[in-house]
Amino acid sequence: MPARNALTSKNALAGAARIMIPFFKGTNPFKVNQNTFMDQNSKPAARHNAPQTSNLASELYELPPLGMDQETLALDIRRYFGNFLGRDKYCRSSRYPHHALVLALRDRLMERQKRTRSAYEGSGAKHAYYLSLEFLMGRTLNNALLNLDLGETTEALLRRLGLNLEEIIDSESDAGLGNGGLGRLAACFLDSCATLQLPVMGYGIRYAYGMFRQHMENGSQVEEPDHWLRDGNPWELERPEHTRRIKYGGRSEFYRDASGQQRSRWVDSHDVLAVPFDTPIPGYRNDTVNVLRLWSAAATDEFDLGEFNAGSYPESVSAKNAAENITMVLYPNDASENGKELRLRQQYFLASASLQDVLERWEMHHGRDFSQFAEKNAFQLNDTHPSCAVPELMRLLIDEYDLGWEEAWQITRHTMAYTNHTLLPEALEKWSVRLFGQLLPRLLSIIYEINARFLNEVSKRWPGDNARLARMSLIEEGPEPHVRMAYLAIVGSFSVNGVAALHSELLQKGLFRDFYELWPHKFNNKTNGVTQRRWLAAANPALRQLLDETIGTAWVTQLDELRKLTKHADDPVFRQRWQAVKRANKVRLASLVQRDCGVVFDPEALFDVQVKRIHEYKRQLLNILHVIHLYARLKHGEDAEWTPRCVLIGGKAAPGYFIAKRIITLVSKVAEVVNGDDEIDGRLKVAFLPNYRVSAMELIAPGTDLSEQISTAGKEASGTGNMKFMMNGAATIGTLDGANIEIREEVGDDNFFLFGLTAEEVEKARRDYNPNALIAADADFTRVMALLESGHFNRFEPGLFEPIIGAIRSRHDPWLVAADFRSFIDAQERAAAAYRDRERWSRMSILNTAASGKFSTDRTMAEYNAEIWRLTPMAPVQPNRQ
Ligand code: 26W
Repeated sequence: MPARNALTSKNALAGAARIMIPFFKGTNPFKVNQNTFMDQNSKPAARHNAPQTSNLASELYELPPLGMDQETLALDIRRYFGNFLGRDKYCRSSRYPHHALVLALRDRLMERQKRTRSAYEGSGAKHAYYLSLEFLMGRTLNNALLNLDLGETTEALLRRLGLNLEEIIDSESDAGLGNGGLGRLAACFLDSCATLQLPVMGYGIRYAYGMFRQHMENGSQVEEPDHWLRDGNPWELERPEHTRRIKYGGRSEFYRDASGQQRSRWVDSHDVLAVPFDTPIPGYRNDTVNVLRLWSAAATDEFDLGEFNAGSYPESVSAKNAAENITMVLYPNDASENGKELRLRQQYFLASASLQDVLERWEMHHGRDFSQFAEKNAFQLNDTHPSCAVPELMRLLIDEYDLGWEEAWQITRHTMAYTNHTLLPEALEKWSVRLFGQLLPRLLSIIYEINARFLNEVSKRWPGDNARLARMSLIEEGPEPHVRMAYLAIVGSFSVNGVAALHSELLQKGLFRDFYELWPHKFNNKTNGVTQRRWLAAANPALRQLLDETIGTAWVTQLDELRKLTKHADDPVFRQRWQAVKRANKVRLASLVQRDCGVVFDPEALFDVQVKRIHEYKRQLLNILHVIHLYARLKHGEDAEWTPRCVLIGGKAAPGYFIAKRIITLVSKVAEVVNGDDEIDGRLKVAFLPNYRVSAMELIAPGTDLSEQISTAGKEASGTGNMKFMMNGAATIGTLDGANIEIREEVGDDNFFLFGLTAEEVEKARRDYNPNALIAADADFTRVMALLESGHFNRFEPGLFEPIIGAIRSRHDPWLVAADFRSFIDAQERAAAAYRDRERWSRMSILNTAASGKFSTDRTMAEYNAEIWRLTPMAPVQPNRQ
């Protein structure tokens, strides 16, 4: 056989798996790290009879609590720095001081994590598991210090040790294991669950490379890999003893068991190991520490000795590589599914490893009695990405734990709950039946069985309605049949929720209408939130101080307390202080913009900001058209009553999303022209911020005056950036989309700049949409298009913006940019006028913060718990003080 390069071949993983087959057939005396694994056909029962009794003396692992005072903490940091890490005065890198501090904190988190687990286990508490392909955690240090109440102590002791806390915080790289809203929401949820003392564990993937880093070359996005683990990650703890084995490929086979029962099993599979890494998730000053468990792929052996002896050493090593590929990189698409095999491998990897983990823990405590399993466990599916969990739980219960179909199905559909995060049809996951069957043959046969039984139920309810059967089938028929993952998730779940009121309503009326008719009780809404610990207390220390002094500190865990600010909104002295805080935050933001964009922002100007993924439905294009309009006004001397304005736009485009990337280029080129024009004289500034990420938003939200939430109505499921801005005292200019509607409800129409068509009007407007007529009828719009079409922003690159011009002028533009132009410009003018009246603006800013209480994930999690999970909050056990 010719040598094949498993890394570059089209089907690298399948090829690699083939190489590994001979190895799995025999037993290999050189296997390493396999103490917990069964051989191919052994049953879990044979592995785990009773909980292992241990001979370890409790003295070994039960310790008196660590001190939280400056002295003790300093001593631990010194020991980690000097002894464990072996550094001294010659150390020139902030990495080691950072690691030493983190390790000292992790010790304190670990003891609390154990006490938390004892409480949960001791009471047999029900658990929820948040299954997500993305956890966009950002940095961890500042948040850990806040939640452990060690901020001031640490700052002081580091100063003593010749170190600067702020620099150390800044030296940490973002854990960017997510694309955007959905991933950051998962991270905020974990913070709130720990703060509410809910037994919730996160399960995800430990990608070696997270979201790509974006830099700009000649106004265009260039992606580079994000090797976030390069310097090591002292927060995580590897737990190889909980490694799981994941099957791929092979086939599903029937056989008769000892009692003559006909059964199925998955044979000739090519296996990969899932190794867990745990990150502690501290609650706010309550001693609770929950866990986020991320799985990393490893080959089943260091290398294949059989191949090595046969002289195929490189092949065996590339086989190992290919296995490890599974968790190598996060897919950077945030709204379109492209059906890549590796992505399906990742999804199954997460689902299978996590379910095996939970089932094994269950067996340790309850043996093979699953009668209480559904009462004690809930799995929340973060979009359809982990929805392989539905058939995988069926498979594990039936094939590995010997349950019958009915019992397994009752358990599955009483433990799974599904959250939808998008209305865009192109973002709904579908996997070709052919691919699914090759990669996960046993799962496909289970899906067929689920579908047969489900369609039988539908046909009883609507006899003879074949069109409905075809519409609702888990399999979309056609030349290339596909598995519809959203339908699989709905059928397998007891709860289906959207993430804002409008979104949940549109799901019921549109996308999932048939399912809503069948099971109305399954559907519910859970409006998103954000954690005020990270997004207000940690990100905006100046405002936190002012809030604490004015309304007390309860808002940190009860955000509704912010309503108490309302009565201070008309107090001139308070307004002064509020303005001073905002101004200081604008200075901070301006220095970020200066550093990363080379553009000078004047803190006196209106800071107008749109940061989020670049997508046509989010309409960054509309924003830049407004900028061009302002530029044209200045050039024509229409500058009476001018409001100086600094416009900041940031976000990443999916690497294959051509038009989104071109929109980034347009922003950059407009910025170049506007900022470089002497006649404009600083009255308008524009910047594109490269590499937008969680830690950038921590500086951006506090320094923003006006938050742009301008998606085409009916397209943005919720939005969460909108909430971070509001909390930090920005006013919103926005459409009636997603959670904007609820934001406006809370803050009142006077404090929100509304524009644009409603979701209903959007649907009607599409029918005879004529953008060219709209442009021609509006002098401002005509002038903007003329400038754009003249090549004024692309002097040396003719035609560069043709695709964008074409999209605006197309009768089929799905995002109706032209339809909302006029009303957007008018709303912007109202915002500019409001800003000119500084007293009025300050009042509006205060009222926005005051009204943001609803948008805490503490509220969101309380709702998930009351209506979906039904967990009992539980404090950790007391520390062992002997
Ligand atoms: C490639 C597959 C894929 C498809 C969709 C990956 C990611 C997605 C999601 C739609 C991405 C996402 O982040 N959705 C956002 O979720 C937020 C949290 O609920 C909402 O606030 C946003 O409106 C929604 O776009």
